[in-house]
Amino acid sequence: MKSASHLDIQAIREQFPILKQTVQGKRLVYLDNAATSQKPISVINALNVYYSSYNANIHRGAHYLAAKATEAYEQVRERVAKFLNAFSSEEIIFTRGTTEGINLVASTFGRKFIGEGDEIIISTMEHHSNIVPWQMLCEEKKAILKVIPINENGEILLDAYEKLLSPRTKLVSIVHISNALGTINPIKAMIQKAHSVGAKFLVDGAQGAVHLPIDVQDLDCDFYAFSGHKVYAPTGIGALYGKKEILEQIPPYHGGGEMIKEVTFEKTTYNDLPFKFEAGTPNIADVIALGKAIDFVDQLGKENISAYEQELLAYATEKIQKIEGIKIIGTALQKASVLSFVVAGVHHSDIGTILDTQGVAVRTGHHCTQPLMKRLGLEGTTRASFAVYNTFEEVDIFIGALEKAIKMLK
Ligand code: C6P
Repeated sequence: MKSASHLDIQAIREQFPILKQTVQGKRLVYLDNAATSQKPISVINALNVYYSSYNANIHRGAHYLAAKATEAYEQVRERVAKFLNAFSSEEIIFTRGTTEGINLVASTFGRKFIGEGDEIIISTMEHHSNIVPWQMLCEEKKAILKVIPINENGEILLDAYEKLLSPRTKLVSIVHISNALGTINPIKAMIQKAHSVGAKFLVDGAQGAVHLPIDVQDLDCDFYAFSGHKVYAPTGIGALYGKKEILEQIPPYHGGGEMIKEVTFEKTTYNDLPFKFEAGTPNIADVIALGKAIDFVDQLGKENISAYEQELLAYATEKIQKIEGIKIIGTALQKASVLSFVVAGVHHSDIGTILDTQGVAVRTGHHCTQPLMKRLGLEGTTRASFAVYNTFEEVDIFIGALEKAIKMLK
């Protein structure tokens, strides 16, 4: 089947050395991209080049290598600001990933602005990393966590959301794209509603940043957190966008080197943005590699990537629906390339194990969304998630392997 997008998928695949291998004697079909994406050679090489030619600590060295590393690191901050269309690179804080970004906001914004009886709103489909930090904060501050219900298709109930909003709402924190269902949430409209009661809005962009063009100024979100490793960059690096006027008002996250202006035993003054939030030696190499991953995405164009992934999703959905006993979990009207499903009478982990013997990598289980699974009356699902290097032929292999697995297990 031919793609209507302008992308040369074979040429893209050539850039991913890992995809060329066989596993269990079978050609690797990697469909676990929502967990982590594979890395193009430009990203892998960037790590090698950094460590073999200009490894140095940044912002403090008086020498050539330190200046070169600092420049490369700060250039990526500019790249990330552009990637999210932030107003300024001062609004970009490097983190270990989405989880750390959300925890940073809970610890800093939460510490300063959330008190007893205040309310935080999340939704039923949140990942644990957008639930637990708020529970911890609410426990500490005697604040209240409220949860927006969803319908059977896996869509947020917007009427219920509006009813939950009140002058006591201090923060709304919602996933842009659900990792378990694929639902794309209408966050722009939700942000406007939150702002109308004076609440701030955090977007969990772990899946959003890879599948959708992001414009934080247009969205008008207050925070946007994402992980590099889902956007073709290494693990251990991510970024948090925060509006400058909010970042200026909130306390630092960690204390240590780099985040200070002056330290005496009596008093410490903090550094300017964004350094106030980056204590200690950062993950320099992976920041530089993140820059290469963003270049990779930008060269292809987010719109093209998205359009192609939608074609893969539509093709896979049509094929999987023909298999008897399959139920797709997550049938929202607006959906990204995540295909979660259950098979009547068959355990999801058994499907995953048999698919693996066929070379097909998927994820099974609760996908770190246990409350969502409970709401849907499920223990878990099997999840295939597609990236730009996947092909229609791989979807065929996956469907064939799935049919075989079901036959074996029934
Ligand atoms: N989801 C998945 O297989 P970290 O681990 O910090 O990079 O991202 C956490 C996270 C937060 N929100 C959403 C919506 C996510 O999908 C994830 C990571 C992976 O679905 C690993 S659990």
